[in-house]
Amino acid sequence: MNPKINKSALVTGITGQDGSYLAELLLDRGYRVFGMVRRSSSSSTQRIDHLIQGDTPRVQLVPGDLADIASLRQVLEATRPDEVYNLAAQSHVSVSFQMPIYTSDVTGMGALRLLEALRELQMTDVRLYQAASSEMFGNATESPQSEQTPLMPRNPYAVAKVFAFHAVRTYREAYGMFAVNGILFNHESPRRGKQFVTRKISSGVAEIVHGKRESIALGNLAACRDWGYAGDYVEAMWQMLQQDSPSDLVVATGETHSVREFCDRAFAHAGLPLQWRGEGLNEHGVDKRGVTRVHVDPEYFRPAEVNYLLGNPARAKAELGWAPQVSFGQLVEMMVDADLAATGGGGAQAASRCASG
Ligand code: NAP
Ligand code: F7E
Repeated sequence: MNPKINKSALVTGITGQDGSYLAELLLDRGYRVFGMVRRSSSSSTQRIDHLIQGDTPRVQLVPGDLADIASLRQVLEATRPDEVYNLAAQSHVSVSFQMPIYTSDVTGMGALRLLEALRELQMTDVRLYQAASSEMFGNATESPQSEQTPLMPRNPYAVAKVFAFHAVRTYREAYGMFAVNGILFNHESPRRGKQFVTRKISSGVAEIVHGKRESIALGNLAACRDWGYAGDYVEAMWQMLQQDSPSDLVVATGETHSVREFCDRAFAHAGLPLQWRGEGLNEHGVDKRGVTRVHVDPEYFRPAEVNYLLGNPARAKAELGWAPQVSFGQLVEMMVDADLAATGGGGAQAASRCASG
């Protein structure tokens, strides 16, 4: 424990990918950490079980829901944190087309409820980090995207994040709150949910290597994202709340890669290099033996797609001294290795079996 820090933090969304990495970071820095969890009949704490189990849990869980302002008031009063990290959201873009009103209520209004609860409780001296998103740029008018790029949301998730973004700015300006938006580009890890494309690919590769499936069905192979490592990005979140004055920052790697390229790297690392054949709906990736390992299924197309995102992290570098530590190639390999190991064998070991077989 760091004896110099005697602060407490409340993390909403602590059971998610980022929440788990952020909780570990805050504990390492000597924080007392509270995690808000919503009520469920089954557990969703797998990513933080190592922090909450045993005789002396390191994180204290408190019940609350972004849809319910009364619960937010109770959580804030009970925990009285120095810092709040609002990571909770309905975070899946495709789901947001199926459930736009629910998404706007949780992802958009939820952030406003948190701000308003802080104001009502006269807790405006609490520092607030809001998880904003590169999805807010939509099919952006310029590239790379920076803090100055106009927001042009193209899906209900992004619309909700834009609402939350402006709510944070409004409370900062109106009530002098230290409230900031981290405009984070995609960040991934072995803890990423399997419904997001990177983890869908890495877990699919592992299942193919272990003979549990033959191929992966994907949507838009040409979509490009600026993919970084979630462990690096939670460091930027923390740094944003340690600044002298609040500002909204883009956090990104400054590199973009297509879904197709992610597949290439992931399959090659597992010893199954792909060749692409066909076009459009008929495009497919085959291995050396001619077996199709990736094919296109229109079920995974979105009603409106964000085709290309590339971030400019220059301001984060200048103001925070932040820079990503894990490269794109390292990220892909880390995810494939973790899934190979979890699916039933060592990463490199399984890959070499595949390469020789
Ligand atoms: P995630 O894995 O989907 O986690 C979402 C978290 O929100 C989970 O802990 C979930 O709890 C919680 N949650 C959902 N609805 C809630 C509600 N009504 N009340 C309270 N908690 C609720 O997301 P992530 O990838 O860690 O991302 C963290 C945040 O950053 C999200 O706001 C996301 O939109 C944003 N973001 C993510 C990325 C990225 O690339 N990962 C990039 C930019 C912005 P349950 O366990 O109960 O479901
Ligand atoms: O899609 C394409 C898909 O779902 C990435 C969230 O964390 O990052 C995430 O949102 C791209 C898209 O992430 C499949 O069409 C192709 O172009 O992994 P994703 P996302 O939509 O970029 C942002 C920054 C957030 O803020 C969000 O919370 O990949 N794609 N085939 C596919 N995507 C999925 N999910 N599944 C496919 O089969």
